[in-house]
Amino acid sequence: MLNPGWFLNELDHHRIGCITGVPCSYISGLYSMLEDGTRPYFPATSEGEAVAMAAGAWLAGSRGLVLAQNSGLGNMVNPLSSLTQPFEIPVILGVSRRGWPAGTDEPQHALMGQITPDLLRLLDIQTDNLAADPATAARQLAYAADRCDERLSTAFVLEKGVMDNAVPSCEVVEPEPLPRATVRVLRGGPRPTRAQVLDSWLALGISRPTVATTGYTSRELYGLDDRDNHFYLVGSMGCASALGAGLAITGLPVTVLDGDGALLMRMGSLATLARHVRTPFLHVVLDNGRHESTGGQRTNSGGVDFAAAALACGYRAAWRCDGREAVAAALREAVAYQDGCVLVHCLVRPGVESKPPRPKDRLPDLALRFRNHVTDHFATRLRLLAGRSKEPAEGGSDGYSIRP
Ligand SMILES: Cc1ncc(C[n+]2csc(CCOP(=O)(O)OP(=O)(O)O)c2C)c(N)n1
Repeated sequence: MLNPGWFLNELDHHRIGCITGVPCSYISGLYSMLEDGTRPYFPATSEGEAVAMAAGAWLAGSRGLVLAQNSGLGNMVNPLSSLTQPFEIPVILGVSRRGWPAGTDEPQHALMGQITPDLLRLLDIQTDNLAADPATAARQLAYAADRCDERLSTAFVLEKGVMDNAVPSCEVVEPEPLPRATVRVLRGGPRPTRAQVLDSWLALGISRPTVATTGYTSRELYGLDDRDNHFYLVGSMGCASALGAGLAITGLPVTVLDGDGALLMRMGSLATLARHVRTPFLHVVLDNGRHESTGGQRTNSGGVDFAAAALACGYRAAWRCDGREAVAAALREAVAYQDGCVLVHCLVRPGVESKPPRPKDRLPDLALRFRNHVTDHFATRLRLLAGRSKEPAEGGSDGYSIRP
């Protein structure tokens, strides 16, 4: 049986800069130790979101570990198949195996218990049981860490009893509630197209890491200006903000260009971001009320107040804008915030004049280009954070500061 404290020390040793996931009772002792706040542990709202966060951490030059129950494996299939695999972004997974051995657990775990290792292998992930003896487990973890350098993901199946759960639970310190801001409503000018909002963002000339959501937003941003600090999330709809969170918890300022359909798909990420992100994080929602990229079908966004939802989840500030000038003004105001998430909800005219281009480069090359850019350009900040205290350090080479 592995001691969770020993396990966490091994993770430190292998420079795991982002531990995330959703709990399972099979590893409750490990989760208890993580709650003490000394490790880079960032609880996720869903397992898929956790995969995207771990991917973001790798893109920022770190390594990410996702701990989850196998019930959550279905939730991870989308980012594992359309983000980490095609972009060759390595993640390490620790997936418990409820429902195994067959017939020993509750019925809702039976099927997933049976197929867990096969499902992981079908997803093209090398999979092994984590050994219960420390010497073998240490070798396995070292191997998984080395595989990250080769851009290969590794999964460990965590069977019942592999980890000691007899750990005293630590006191969970609830964060102080932040004062709630009110939504700033701005109007001015004709309702913009999505491309015009993207133009307004580019016109600010801020070269921070920028993640564009699935579909036409990525394609239009690419068509307008293809830059090293852009990450085009061509798959994994709904995961743009979680990927941005993975970058931000590693110390980077981030902008996420999201869609209304995409944000609705993983709306829980608003709470995750508000809880964990302390760097400047601008979340722009381009709300055309449509799934434009698949033919313009209506989304469920009519009447959804994304700005109020963001504030209710703990964002620092939020704007709702109708009109091109209004969007430009809100973006200017929003980038002045230095300490956490702000959201700009832009009402956007549906329709596209012509089909935007698709990124021409191979996806693994785009991921590496982005990673090289952020690790070079923000090296001071990332160095400050290496070795790891959970809170971002003050200062940086890139012209902004962060609250300690
Ligand atoms: C999980 C998942 N479901 C569905 C799709 C197909 N799909 C790709 S883009 C898109 C529409 C996205 O809508 P929205 O975020 O509102 O952006 P818009 O297309 O309007 O710019 C859909 C449904 C997908 N890629 N992934």
